[in-house]
Amino acid sequence: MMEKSFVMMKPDAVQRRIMGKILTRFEEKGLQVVAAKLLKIDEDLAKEHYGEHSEKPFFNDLVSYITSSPSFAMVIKGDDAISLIRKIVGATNPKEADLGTIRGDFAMDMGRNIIHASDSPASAEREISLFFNEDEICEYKIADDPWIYE
Ligand code: YYY
Ligand code: MG
Repeated sequence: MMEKSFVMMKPDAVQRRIMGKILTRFEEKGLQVVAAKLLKIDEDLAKEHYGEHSEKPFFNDLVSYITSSPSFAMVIKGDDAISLIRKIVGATNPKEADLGTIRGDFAMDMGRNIIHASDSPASAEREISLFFNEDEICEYKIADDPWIYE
């Protein structure tokens, strides 16, 4: 099923200048970027985005990390994109993430795991609308589609 996921390179990915490498992984797989922007997340947005973790011991550190410097937010579209992107991203703890995944290849610590991706259709919908207006999402036909999809 065609799905859209919310994917965000966190401040460490931007600061470490590996945005291009990360984006390439999604593009080379055959996924399509339909929205993107660099933004400095404020405290309110961070707390809303990570609301489900508000009672966790790592919550304050998570909020200060995510608000510390700009992030690169995207909407990425494709067949089964939500679970597929989670696989490409890898486990939450980069030390446990398989090599070949983004977190497995580029990160070391849970609190510096460089990328976020929606974990379900419900969170994708919630997170996309939290970060993007309807008119910021570009629906467009991509030329290589017949070479990616049968
Ligand atoms: O969806 P994902 O990012 O893989 O993990 P979540 O369980 O939703 O946690 C969100 C975020 O919180 C995670 O990317 C790192 C941070 N975190 C942490 O610092 N320490 C933990 N024990 C669990 C999560
Ligand atoms: Mg999560």
